[in-house]
Amino acid sequence: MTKDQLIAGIQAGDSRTLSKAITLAESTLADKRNLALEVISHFGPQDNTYRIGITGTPGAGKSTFIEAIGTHLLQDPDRKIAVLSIDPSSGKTHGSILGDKTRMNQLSAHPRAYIRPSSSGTQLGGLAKNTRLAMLLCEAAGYNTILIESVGVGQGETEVAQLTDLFTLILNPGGGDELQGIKRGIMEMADIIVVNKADGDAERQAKLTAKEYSMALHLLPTSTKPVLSGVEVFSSDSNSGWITKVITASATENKGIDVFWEKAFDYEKCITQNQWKTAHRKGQMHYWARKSVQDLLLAKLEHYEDAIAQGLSAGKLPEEVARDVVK
Ligand SMILES: Nc1nc2c(ncn2[C@@H]2O[C@H](COP(=O)(O)OP(=O)(O)O)[C@@H](O)[C@H]2O)c(=O)[nH]1
Ligand SMILES: [Mg+2]
Repeated sequence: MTKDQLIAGIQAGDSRTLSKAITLAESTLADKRNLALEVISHFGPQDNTYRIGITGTPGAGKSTFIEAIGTHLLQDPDRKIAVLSIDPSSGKTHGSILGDKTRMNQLSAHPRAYIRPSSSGTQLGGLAKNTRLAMLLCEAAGYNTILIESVGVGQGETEVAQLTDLFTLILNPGGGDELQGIKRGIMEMADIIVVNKADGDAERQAKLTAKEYSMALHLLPTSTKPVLSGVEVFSSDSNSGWITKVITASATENKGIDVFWEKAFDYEKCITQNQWKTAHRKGQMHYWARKSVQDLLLAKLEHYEDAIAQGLSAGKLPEEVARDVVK
């Protein structure tokens, strides 16, 4: 497809063209990737979209929750939802992708929803970077609500905060264990914490867990902000003017879904009015620009190999080699 065809297809909201453009963006071939970048640039920034991250350990119920909140929101005819996932395990086990699709039955069949699992075989950092481009393409195609599912283990979970406006953490009933399973930093980053699976016998426990998390959150020092590669991660601290909310929900029984959206829209109103949303997105652009520069510089390192070897065999100190090689 040519650039013009891609642009026309995305402009028309054609999901097949959108998928093709995302595949180009994920490509490791510079030409293909550049074509995708040109298409994204053509559309420019989309400020009136809502980017929501859904993070939690495997099995917490992220996909089921997305199905529930997604179908609920699509009752509004003005909403178009794109679901993207950052799941490092989905590349290895096809079961994960299939599992997600079956858990998002209604969403995947909906004409105003688009679902795209992360591409397999790429590295975690690369995944989040690709997801960002996929998100921008979805927004260009008219999807005004982006839901990003990411697994809350490893380093990738903090990167989702660099992609989204709202950071949602999904937990399960049973406080103590979960408090240990989830890294402290992630909890600090959450704008809304959802204790999912609040149904049946677990409902009471879920309420208790929610209370425990509320209390635990108030104990967290507000001055410590998670730091990622030297770039400050914007979190639900005084900058955004928002106080983290803890709610209970049941994705399978559709409970608490309306409360989730109520909080999510309160949050959006809050960060739009105080202009933190704009500042936050600017900060994120800076983060990704830095990261891209870093990646390019690292890729260049191999070109210095010969010069390094020559310098050393000429009897120079490593520090001298570096000084003479990088001018
Ligand atoms: N009882 C109960 N089970 C749930 C709920 N949400 C998800 N599950 C179940 O938890 C399992 C994992 O769900 P899934 O959405 O795939 O979790 P993910 O790995 O976080 O995406 C599945 O068997 C779901 O049916 C819920 O609200 N209540
Ligand atoms: Mg899932």
